[in-house]
Amino acid sequence: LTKKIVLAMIAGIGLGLLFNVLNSSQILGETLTSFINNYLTNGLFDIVGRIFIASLKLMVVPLVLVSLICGACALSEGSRVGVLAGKTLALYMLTTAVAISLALLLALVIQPGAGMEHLAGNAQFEAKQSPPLSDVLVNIFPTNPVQAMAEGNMLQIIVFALLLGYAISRSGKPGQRVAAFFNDLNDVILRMVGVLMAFAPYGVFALLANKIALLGLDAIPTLAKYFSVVLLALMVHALGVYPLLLKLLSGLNPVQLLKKMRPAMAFAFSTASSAATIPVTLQTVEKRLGVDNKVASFTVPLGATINMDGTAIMQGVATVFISQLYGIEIGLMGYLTVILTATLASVGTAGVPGVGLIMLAMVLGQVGLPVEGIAIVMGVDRLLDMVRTAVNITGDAVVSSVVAKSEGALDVSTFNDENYNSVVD
Ligand code: DAS
Repeated sequence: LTKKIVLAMIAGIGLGLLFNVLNSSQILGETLTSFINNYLTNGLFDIVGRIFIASLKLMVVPLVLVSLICGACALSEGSRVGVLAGKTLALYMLTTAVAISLALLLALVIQPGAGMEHLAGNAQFEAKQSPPLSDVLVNIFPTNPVQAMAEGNMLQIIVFALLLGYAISRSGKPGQRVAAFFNDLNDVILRMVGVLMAFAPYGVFALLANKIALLGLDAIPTLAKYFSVVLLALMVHALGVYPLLLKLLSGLNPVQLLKKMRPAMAFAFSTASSAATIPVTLQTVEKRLGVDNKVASFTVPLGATINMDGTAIMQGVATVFISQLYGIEIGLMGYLTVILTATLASVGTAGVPGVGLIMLAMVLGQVGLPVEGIAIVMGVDRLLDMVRTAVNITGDAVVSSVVAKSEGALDVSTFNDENYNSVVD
């Protein structure tokens, strides 16, 4: 399946670029160009792409709920949950803080905004307000689990599943019967994920052909420096910081992790949604990296919701870029505030759609930079969103592996096994 998906990715990007060029150059003439736009890009590919995303999102809530209930049951005593949550949260915050610091450093050295002051012009942007932190904390506790599932409120689903799993593990015989039911149900749901995965290559191809064909490529030359600094920071973080962290904290081989994570990265890149990619990230982390379900079922959904290192990197570079465009120096204290705000904001705006730009507005507002600057970087944000989402889920896999290893819940032979288990049976 991995080979088919990588092929589908390359074909989708290639065709998308071709359509993009044909569209902007009108080589094929009005009729053929509009046919391609209406019946392919915005027609067939758009429909297949949206069905693909829907099929992934369909599985997220049942999969996260059931696998986390099984995971919470399996955690021998309640205290393990506390330790597990503590380690996971600490590492997610650490990697985000490192990510944004790296981004700020690179942007300050490369100065992507220098000489671009003309862009500051009459940029307009109305930022959506993010919920106050107090609301976010209260909102983590569900008042109605069915409503939490209906809304796909991941943090509330996680809290409910942990509580239910803990209660099951403390309920003797009845609990054992209920645990057995959920374990069986988990197998069935994984089978459902497998069935839907057969559709994935077509979905990835259509999604990418549609997205790349509609990308505003003309915005890239103007923002080439900004665009490349973000990409550089994302690469340094994914290929430098993560391998270092994995090696130092768990002694595991980073190359193995990066190679085995390719299908999940492909899904994250195509969908630009960590949440939609959870079914693939969860399968990959458990079956290929050998992380036990009792850890992965907690760390992966939590990470998809609050751990967004790639997004923090965009925020770091965008902050420096915008401060240079408007000629506003925010100083060392300003940069420290940016690091703190972005690290906390990634938890505070858990799973909110378009979370990258909402968090950026929060960070800019915190250091007195004009939020209008977001209108300038938005032109290249869609493509950057795809890349940074792939980095986001890679960070989830790294932290899941480190935490599992520290809890003795990672099968090292599976992790090092060269012939990869399929992502799904
Ligand atoms: N697309 C978001 C995600 O799903 C990341 C972002 O918006 O920056 O991780």
